[in-house]
This record gives sequence, C-alpha cells and structure tokens, in this order.
Amino acid sequence: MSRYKINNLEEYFKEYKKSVREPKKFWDKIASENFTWYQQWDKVVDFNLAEAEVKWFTEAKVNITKNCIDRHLAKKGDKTAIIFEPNDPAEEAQHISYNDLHLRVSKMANVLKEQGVNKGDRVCIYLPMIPELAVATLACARIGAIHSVVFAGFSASAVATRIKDSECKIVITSDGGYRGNKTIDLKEIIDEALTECDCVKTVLVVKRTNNAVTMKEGRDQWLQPLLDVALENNVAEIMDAEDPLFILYTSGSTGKPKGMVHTTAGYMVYTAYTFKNVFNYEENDVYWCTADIGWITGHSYILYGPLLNGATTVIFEGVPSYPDYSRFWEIIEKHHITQFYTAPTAIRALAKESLDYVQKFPLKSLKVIGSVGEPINEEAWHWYNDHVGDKRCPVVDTWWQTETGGIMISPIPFVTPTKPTYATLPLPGIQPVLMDEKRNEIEENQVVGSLCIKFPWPGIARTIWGDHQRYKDTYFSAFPGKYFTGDGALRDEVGYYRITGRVDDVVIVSGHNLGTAPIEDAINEHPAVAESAIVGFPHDVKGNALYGFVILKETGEQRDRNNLIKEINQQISNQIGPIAKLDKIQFVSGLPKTRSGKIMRRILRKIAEGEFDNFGDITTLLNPEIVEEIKQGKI
Ligand code: 6R9
Repeated sequence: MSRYKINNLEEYFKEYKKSVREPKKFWDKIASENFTWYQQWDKVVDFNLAEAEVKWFTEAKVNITKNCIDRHLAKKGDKTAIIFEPNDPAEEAQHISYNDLHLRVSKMANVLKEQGVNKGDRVCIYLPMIPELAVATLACARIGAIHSVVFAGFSASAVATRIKDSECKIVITSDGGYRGNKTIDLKEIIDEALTECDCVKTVLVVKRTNNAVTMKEGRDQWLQPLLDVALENNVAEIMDAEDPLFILYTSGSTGKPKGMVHTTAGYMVYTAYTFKNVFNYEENDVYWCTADIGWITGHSYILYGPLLNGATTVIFEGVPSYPDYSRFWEIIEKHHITQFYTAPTAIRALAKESLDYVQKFPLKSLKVIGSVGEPINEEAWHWYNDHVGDKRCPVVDTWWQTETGGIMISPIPFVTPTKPTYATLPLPGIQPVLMDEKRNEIEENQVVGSLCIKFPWPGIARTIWGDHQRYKDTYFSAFPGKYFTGDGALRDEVGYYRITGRVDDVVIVSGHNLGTAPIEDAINEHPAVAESAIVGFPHDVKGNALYGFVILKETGEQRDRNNLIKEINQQISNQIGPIAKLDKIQFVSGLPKTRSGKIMRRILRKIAEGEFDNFGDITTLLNPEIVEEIKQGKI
C-alpha cells in the first residue's frame, strides 16, 4: 500500500483539496495501485445519498483474502502475519507466518464448504481472541460467506438476537475462553442461545480450555478432526465489489441492534489505505491493537487493514490487568511493538494504577500510539502521551464508527500537530461538515454542530441487514443528502475537530449547547475523581440542568463529600464557566458501560429524571448490577 507523500501540514492541505476536487480520481489511483483484482471497475463510485444508495468500484471482481494473504506469499511467506499472545504469560506466544495463515485459512475454508456453507450464507463466529477467530473470519471471506462475528462477552440472549436477525446457518465457537483469571463457558452460552434459533444446523467447536461441554448429536462437531482431514488447496471465490463481506451488529442507543453490512471492495480499499497512513506503517513494524475482533476496530485494524498491508499484527487473548497492570507494557516490550492502538477507557483504568507499572518498561520500540472508541479526556491524553508515548510518539486520536468502516478524522503522524482531545483533521478523501439546528451547513470555524459527511467514501456501510429503510432513516434523513454520524463536534479556529460525543449527549442548559465530554474532562481533573458521567434532567428554569455521576479514587473516598461537591463545581466553573456547574452530584462506585466501554447514558438519564424502571435492554451491559446500586443511591 502506498503512503501519502505528505511531509507537513501545508502539503496535507494541498492533498486534501485535491481529494475533494476530484474524489473519483483520488480513489481510482489508490485502488488501482495497491491491490490484486480479477477484473477492474467500470465506475469508481455510483451513489444517491437521498436514497441511501452507495456503490464503489462497480463491476469489479476481487477476493479480499487473496489480497490479505496470497499476494504476500511470493515475497514474504515466512514473515509473521499474526503473533498470538495468550492470556497466561507462561504460555508461549505463537508466530503464524503468512504461509501458515494461508494453509490454515484454506483448510478452514474447505471445512466450511464441506459443511454446506455457500457464498452468501451467514456464519456466526463466537470465539475468544485466539488465532482460530482470525482464521474462521478470513475463511468465510475466502468462500464468500458473510461473517457475523459476535463479541464473546455477549449473553445468550444477545447472541440469539443476532443469529436470528441474519439467519445464520452455522456457528463457530469454542469450549471456553480465558480472560484474566476467569474462564468463560462459551459453548454453554451458545447452547442456550440456540434453543431460540432454528436456523442453525451446525456448530463447530474449537478446543481451547478443555472444560467439559455437551455436544448435541447431529449438530455439534469438534473442529480439529475436520481440519485434520481437510484438503490444503482452496481456490478463493470470485466476489463482486459490492457483495457483502460481513455483518457487524452495533447497538443503537435504543431498540434492536443494527446489523451493519459492509461490502467487499470498498471496505478493502478503505481499511488498507487508512491503516497504512494513520499508523505510519512500515515493513518490519509490529503493530498491536488491543480491541477485540468482535468490534469494528478489531475487524478493520487487527485483521483486514494490517493483513492487506502484509503487516505483523498481534492478537491478545487477555486483559490489561492480568496477571497485573503492567501486562500491556510488558507485551509491548516483549514483541517490540511499534504501533499501539487502544481505547480511552483502558488508558484511564491503567492511569489509575501506580506509575511503576508502566515506568518499569522503556517502551523504546513504540513509534505511534493511538486512541479510539470515545472522546479521550485531557488528563488521559496527557498520561498516554507522557508515560506511554514518552512525548516522542504522536498520539493519533482516531474518530470513526462501525458504520464508517475505517478511520475518518485523525492526525497523520509526524504531519498533523496533535492537540489533546482533538481528533484534528479529516483524512484526505473524507468531507466532514458541521450542521446547525436549521439543517444548514456551518461554514465558519470556532463552532459546534452536528457532524455529517457530505460525500461517500469507500468504507461506508451499505445498509442495515434486512432493513434498508432503517438505514435510510437513521443516517440519511436528519440532514438530507448527507450521512449523519449521530455525533456532535466542535471545530476550532484552524479547522481541527473535537468530537463532543453523541448528539444525544448534548445537553442544552439555559440555551447553551453543552457537550458532556468537556464537562466530564473538567471533573476528571479533580485529583480525587477517577471517572464521571454527566446527563441532563428537566429543570423548571434552565430547561435542563446537569446531573453528575462521579466515581472517586481510593484517596477521594476519605474526603468530605460536601467539600468535594464544592471543589468539583469550582473546577467546572474555572474550566468551562459557571453555566456548566452541576445541580446534582451522586457518588457511585461504577458507571453502566457497554461491553465496548461506552457509558450507557440513557440509563443514567432515566435515573436522573427520577424514573426507575423501563431501562430497556440492559443485558448487554458489562456490569448490569451497577444499575440497581445507582438507583438505590438516588432513592
Ligand atoms: C470505532 C468505534 C462509534 C462512536 C462514535 C463516537 C465514538 C469513536 C472516537 C469517538 C470521540 C474518538 N467515538 N472514536 N468519540 N473521539 N476518537 O468506536 O466504533 O463502536 O461504532 O462507536 O464512538 O461517538 O460515533 P463504534
């Protein structure tokens, strides 16, 4: 994959303008120069945003796994494609070369075919972070089956909903999974889920933990014996550019999860291009993204983006706190990681612990460090920059979504000067705009607005599985002719974007549009505070007032609560203004979080409003028990 020839901000602006003036030419060049195609496209892009219709590289024929694996074999078959770092540091890491990966994916593809999986069939993959997860996912892509990876932390009912929605024919799971000092019985969860799903005829089971499982006659089979006898040669399916590659469910803040559909060629081009440029990837780098493959970050930046570039990518089975809080840093040292990509929630959790954990390791191999998933607060940004990046590695705060397929707004390392809490500038080819309440595009800088994208890019999801109308309503109707991200953003005087959170996180207090993120930032800077979440609640005078849920650090627990409340409000006054002061503060021991680490504010909003039931589905929360505790604290 070729890299931008951009050395400074001025050159960035030049390249950016070119990409906006002639988007077709821009993407045509990237697609032509960096991939193996069976057949070229006739049109680069064909779209009608009013109807939510987008096609890229029409009529082109391609297989993404040929581009991820086969084409690297001649020159770097022996190069490590995947490093598997197990949960238990005493278990040896595995190095899987491109040759090995080719063999494993080919065999797995043949097993799937023998099990009757055909092009277009949906395959549910419910596996822990082990090599088989990557292999199974790629094997689907190889034969043109549509993978639906479900994060292996989801409950039986959440998996069942997803399996039923896309009518998966087969499930690939394991006997169990390790996470820290826990073992999770994945097969048992699948057994329970499948009591509701008639569509699944076959379950293939990977052996990982050796715990006892029940195998249902005629439905369940161990995977290994099938792989042992599988043929080694597999001819990749020839796919149309717009054939679906995968479905990935993303929870709407309410209602049933949305099965976002990504198609083949556009997603391939976009993930390869963004990986190369945002992480400044060079041959021989060792790249590590700590996400789970069950999220879009794992799909695009553990699997596809890195492999399309012939990179070495790490799959880590464990958690940052096991056996202790130095695990991440120890792994960086052990595998000489050059690019490290994680989430603010992990950074905050690690920053809460003693500095000794991170300072034990020099981390000299690192070149670029990244953040994704939610706004990174100022304190966490500085901690990451100072103690992990040593002020030497640019922090790429990357804004994007399941729906966008890949990174949209991010600094380009060594080109874009970073600014804490700012995702900074759009990548070339991406055209963000801010919209005001009257649905007009805001031209000037130093404004806040709803973040939309006004021209399609290759990685955009094409539809919601089985519900194109919902896709259109959710993303293309609030601002006709534009893709609406659901996020609010602030654009500063030089055009840098700061994502302020979901638009439903914006609280209007006395007519002032307040994003929750900057207020939370201010609170979190108080030395006694570990984390906080702000929501609005109806107020007679102000329209809305602010309610803060605050987690204290251990040292803060000893302090007088009334003084703390005063100090926290003073801190907000100083940083944002008295308008943003909180009317109510409740100290809590945890916040309701989704399994990808996002605070589920709709629950907090209900509690703040004094409504104690109708929380909707809370089974997908990481910590559903916290809801009751917060409720009790409020009463
Ligand atoms: C990749 C991913 C998407 C939502 C998105 C926004 C938030 C992601 C962010 C960020 C501020 C960043 N988000 N990255 N907010 N700064 N760098 O996380 O996809 O799980 O679909 O979430 O996450 O609110 O709209 P997804």
